[in-house]
Amino acid sequence: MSYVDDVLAKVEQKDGNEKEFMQTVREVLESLRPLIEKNEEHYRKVALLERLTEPEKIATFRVPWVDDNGQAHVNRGWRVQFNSAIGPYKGGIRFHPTVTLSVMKFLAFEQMFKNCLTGLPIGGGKGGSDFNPKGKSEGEMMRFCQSFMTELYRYIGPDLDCPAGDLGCGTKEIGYMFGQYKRIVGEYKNGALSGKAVPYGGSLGRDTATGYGATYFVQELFHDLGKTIEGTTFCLSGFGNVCWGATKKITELGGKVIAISGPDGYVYDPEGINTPEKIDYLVEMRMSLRDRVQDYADKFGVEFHAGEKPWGRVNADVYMPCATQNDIRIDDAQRIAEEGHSKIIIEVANMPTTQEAVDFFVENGFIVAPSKAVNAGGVACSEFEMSQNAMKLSWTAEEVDQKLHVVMKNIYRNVKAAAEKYGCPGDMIAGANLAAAEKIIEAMEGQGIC
Ligand code: NDP
Ligand code: 2IT
Repeated sequence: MSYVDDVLAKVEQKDGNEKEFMQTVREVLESLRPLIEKNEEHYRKVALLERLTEPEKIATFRVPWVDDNGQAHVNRGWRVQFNSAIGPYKGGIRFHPTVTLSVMKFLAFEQMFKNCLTGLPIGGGKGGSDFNPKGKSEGEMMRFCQSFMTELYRYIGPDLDCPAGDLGCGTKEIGYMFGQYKRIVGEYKNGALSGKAVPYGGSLGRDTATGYGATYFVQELFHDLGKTIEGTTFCLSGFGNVCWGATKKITELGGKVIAISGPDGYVYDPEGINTPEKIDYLVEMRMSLRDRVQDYADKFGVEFHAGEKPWGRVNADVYMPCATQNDIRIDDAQRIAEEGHSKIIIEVANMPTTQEAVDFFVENGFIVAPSKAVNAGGVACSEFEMSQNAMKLSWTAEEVDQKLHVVMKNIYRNVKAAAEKYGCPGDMIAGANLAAAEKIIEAMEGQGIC
């Protein structure tokens, strides 16, 4: 049996019940075959892939908190520290009822490759809780975040592990966690968390970095395809932070976002979500915690399609899922192909496409840009924040944007070059995995068996 198959079987045996994690491990190891085959015997001897697929540390902890009526609750918290070969662990914190160990592990595993692609010295981690922020009061949110940090503080630090936000965990929650961290450790170590508000060490431009970065990636890809963002129509999903940033930058570059979605359905605005009033309304909807995209349709008098996803139903040049995992499933992919609207899928959310749907797209000649490359601008900007905190200075928004632009251009180039080097030109999924793995493996090899 080949070494890759051997390790896939071992991981399946150990972690086969962790669906999301297994999907990511399978996708990544399949693409690494040409790299591993070059030196298979050696890698087997040093158990390279076994080490690559086993987190360095997983902390699981109880998060007790008291609601406004005096009732106590208990949630489960995690921090998965996957790999620190190229730098301290780095990755977001997700507060969402769908959070499980499998979700944490898949996100941390992906983060290791994504962070490496940025070219910055950060390893991979992820954390979170199955806590549902929906409908919670300010006091409840604060007490929950403080309780979460009361355990998390043991595992983090500017040179150890720097968490940031993710679904359900924004600037406000990071602020509550930073306040508690500061009280516990008794020092102003603001490099231990990123995504902070600007007055206590947050970086300008972090809020838009993921969406802007994704758009810069599209710009590079379009350059190769002989296209421009100007005059192109985009169908997005979600209406959160990432969707908002992407909509802003696409509009600024002359493109038109004509659809967004929420858990309740999708909105079709053929004129485009292209005025400051419309774009800012996305933030308002997100902040309201109502989780209804229908509010947009009601306010601006456009079509709302209850309970449906926009995939294959909206005629746009580019599809960009920006909400959550498993958003595009096989039936959505088939509908997209049947309708023949778009052949470009830009993944922005983490794992927004099921493996079956990705395989279908690839078999049918679609261009698929993988999320670990496309959404890396967010974590890159988080690393800029860590650097500014370490140097005790602040960069201007223009400086940050310029650096972000360079990072995204390099990611696109490196992904493309790796795909060509390993004989799969144009395959950005394999290219992203191979480009990152080359560097992580080199770092792991240099540090011996550890
Ligand atoms: P937000 O919480 O701000 O927004 C996500 C929004 O999408 C929520 O309103 C959510 O509603 C909604 N949503 C959830 N499921 C669906 C669905 N099936 N269809 C349509 N809408 C849905 O998160 P972000 O914008 O920050 O993150 C979006 C994605 O991007 C995530 O996958 C995240 O991991 C990824 N990402 C984020 C980065 C960042 O910097 N923020 C960086 C890199 C990646 P509900 O609460 O009801 O689920
Ligand atoms: O998925 C991600 O890359 C994030 N949620 C951002 C992580 C970070 O450390 O900024």
